[in-house]
Amino acid sequence: MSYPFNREQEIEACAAFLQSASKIAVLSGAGISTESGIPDFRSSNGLWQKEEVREAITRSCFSRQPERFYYYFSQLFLSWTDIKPNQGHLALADLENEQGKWVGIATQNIDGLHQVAGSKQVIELHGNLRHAVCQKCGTAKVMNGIKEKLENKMIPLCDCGGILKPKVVLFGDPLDMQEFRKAQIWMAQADLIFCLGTSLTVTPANTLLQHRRHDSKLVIINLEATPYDREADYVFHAKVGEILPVIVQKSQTGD
Ligand code: CNA
Repeated sequence: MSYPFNREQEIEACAAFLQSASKIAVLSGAGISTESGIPDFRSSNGLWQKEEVREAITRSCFSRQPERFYYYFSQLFLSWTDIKPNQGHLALADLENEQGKWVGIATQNIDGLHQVAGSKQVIELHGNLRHAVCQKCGTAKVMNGIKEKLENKMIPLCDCGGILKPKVVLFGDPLDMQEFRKAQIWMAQADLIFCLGTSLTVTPANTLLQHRRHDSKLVIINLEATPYDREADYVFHAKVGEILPVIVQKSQTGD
């Protein structure tokens, strides 16, 4: 096997992987959505840089001090209401819908942008911002329906009086194990895996890579180095939106 050295050759090699792949699994993270204007955990201007925010958006804070939780959570939620998918999300949706590829996306994101772009097989490992669930009676409500309460700095309540909790996996919450197992199976079945815009430092999401087949191909696109770079066939320390659409397009046209 020969190893190309320049980026164009690497992109062509990934396009060839893509062309011959029958099952493609994707693990995406906050970095795929920064080009839609949502800061990741590591951005210097991100809300997460503030320690009080990291402490407040947790299960224990929600349980003990819901007003403090919602003070910070509302800032996050209300700043994400007019976001749109970018070229990275759209390239994945094209693979599935235009090229007819089997694509399974396990995302750590809670922004729902893969589905807005048109991807159909999406596992939201950390939940989503579309719904909130009553902690007393279990009724699910659409988050947009409680937007006004959040704008008015009120704690959203269910009709039964219970507090509504956004359907996101907070620090201290367990993952949906059924969904997680499904993501493990996708990783084990895939012959090509893309890790897109994730630092691959958050467990257990990053352990999904341990389930991949030894003969599968691994391509990482992330601005900074990840602990899995050495295991990858190709690594691009670049923006997802700059690299992925080119790989997808080349895999289709061959030029
Ligand atoms: P992370 O740990 O913040 O890592 C993101 C990675 O993306 C970093 O290594 C960046 O260098 C990289 N990056 C940033 N922009 C780009 C880009 N345009 N192209 C390529 N790489 C880029 O985020 P992870 O997803 O790895 O960690 C998981 C956390 C982050 C999950 O719990 C998420 O719920 C949480 N999160 C999600 C969102 C969202 O839903 N959009 C936003 C912020 C945080």
